[in-house]
Amino acid sequence: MRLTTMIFLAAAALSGNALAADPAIDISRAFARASAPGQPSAAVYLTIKNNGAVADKLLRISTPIAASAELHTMSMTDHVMKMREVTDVAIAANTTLTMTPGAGYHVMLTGLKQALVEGQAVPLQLTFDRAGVVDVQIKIDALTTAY
Ligand SMILES: [Cu+2]
Repeated sequence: MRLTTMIFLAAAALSGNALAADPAIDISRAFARASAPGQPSAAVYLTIKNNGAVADKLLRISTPIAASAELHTMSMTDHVMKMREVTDVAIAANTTLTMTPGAGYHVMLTGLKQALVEGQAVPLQLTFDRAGVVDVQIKIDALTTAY
């Protein structure tokens, strides 16, 4: 293989990585309440903005501090608040998905491996269909915080 060909291939690989790190997705806010002693799971709330010209999809969520992280939605069924997992949530071009406590979407961490301590930051990794992997830090607020 000639050197010029190799340089071209290296450049192509680099531009591929640049696409994977598409900055179109912006997580402007990530927060959770501190956990109570022995609490096995916790809800995390994110604000996900898609600045891009095309829709994107949230495919996976993970964190080293919990056994699993899932996107949940809450809804009232027969006067009972129920949560269920949602996969492949789409975020349309130029829209923002804002998660807030009490309704709609949240990220559910189950099997917490450590307590969520007020003032700390906890890593969360999101994988999008187009934007690829996006790492954020979850800000831990006081247990009693009212949002
Ligand atoms: Cu949940």
